[in-house]
Amino acid sequence: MSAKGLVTYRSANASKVTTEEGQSYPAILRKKLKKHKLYAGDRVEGEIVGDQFVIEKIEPRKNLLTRPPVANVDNVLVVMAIKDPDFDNFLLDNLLTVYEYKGIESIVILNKADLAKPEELEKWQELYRSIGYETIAVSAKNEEGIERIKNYIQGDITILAGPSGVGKSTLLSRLLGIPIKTGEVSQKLKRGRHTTTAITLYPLDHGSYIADTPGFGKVEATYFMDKKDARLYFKEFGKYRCKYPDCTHTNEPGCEVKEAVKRGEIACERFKSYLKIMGYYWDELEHICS
Ligand SMILES: Nc1nc2c(ncn2[C@@H]2O[C@H](COP(=O)(O)OP(=O)(O)OP(=O)(O)O)[C@@H](O)[C@H]2O)c(=O)[nH]1
Ligand SMILES: [Mg+2]
Ligand SMILES: [Zn+2]
Repeated sequence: MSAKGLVTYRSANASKVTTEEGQSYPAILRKKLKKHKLYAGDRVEGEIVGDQFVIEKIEPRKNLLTRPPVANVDNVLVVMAIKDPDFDNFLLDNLLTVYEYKGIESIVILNKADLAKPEELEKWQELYRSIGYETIAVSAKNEEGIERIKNYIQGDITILAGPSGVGKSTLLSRLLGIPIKTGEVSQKLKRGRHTTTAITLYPLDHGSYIADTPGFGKVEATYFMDKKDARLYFKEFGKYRCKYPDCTHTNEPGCEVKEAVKRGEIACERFKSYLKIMGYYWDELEHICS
């Protein structure tokens, strides 16, 4: 019987496909596809043979993330704790730049609201909202704000991303309404020198799926793109026209972005992150932030 499905589990040596009818099967690749790579999030066609899904075709991917390895991602919930670990806006700005570059919608989740001073939470929430990111303050621990997240998830595949310890797995279990032991979801399989991650897409509602991912120490936008292109992925810079179209917003005359920072239209914290990505010394431009 021929069928269509989605790869909802992928590890180094096993995978699972869930069909449009919601049935899950262990999956294998038809011999002719053996050289092809298969990712969680891949849409596939094949045959159900016995209790196995034999994949005969992998649909072209609209995008592919490498860390975590997931294809066809529609949204990323970029999770940051406001405290414990301390909020790190440079890391957040790097992540947002990378997803912007990949053309994937980011939703900023400020977790551990229960530990934060309300002023601090407000400040960051306002800042990222003003750029145009949906920004939601939640407490996974106290189950506050969780339902609101669901309203902003659009499309079929969402992933949770963010540094270690910010509460991604706790949040996932709240979103799914099932108890998942912390540390159990993002299971790492060590194979010699290589560390491979098993990815599971969990069904949310109405055919949408969400994946937890293990946290990381740091992510730098410059691993993914040329630093001279970073300016294209700071959304709020887009509406300013500098004297030079290729202005790097550092030492050029007639820079409208710097003027906007001076006027307080672009947040100093964001501009500082940008300069750091550019490898530019902040001290030289510090005076433009009051
Ligand atoms: N106070 C407080 N603690 C929380 C909240 N959410 C999660 N935690 C705690 O933070 C710790 C880390 O949570 P995890 O869900 O494991 O974090 P993670 O982002 O999945 O971490 P990695 O899997 O290492 O990337 C746990 O001890 C949680 O109980 C919250 O909203 N408030
Ligand atoms: Mg986790
Ligand atoms: Zn400029």
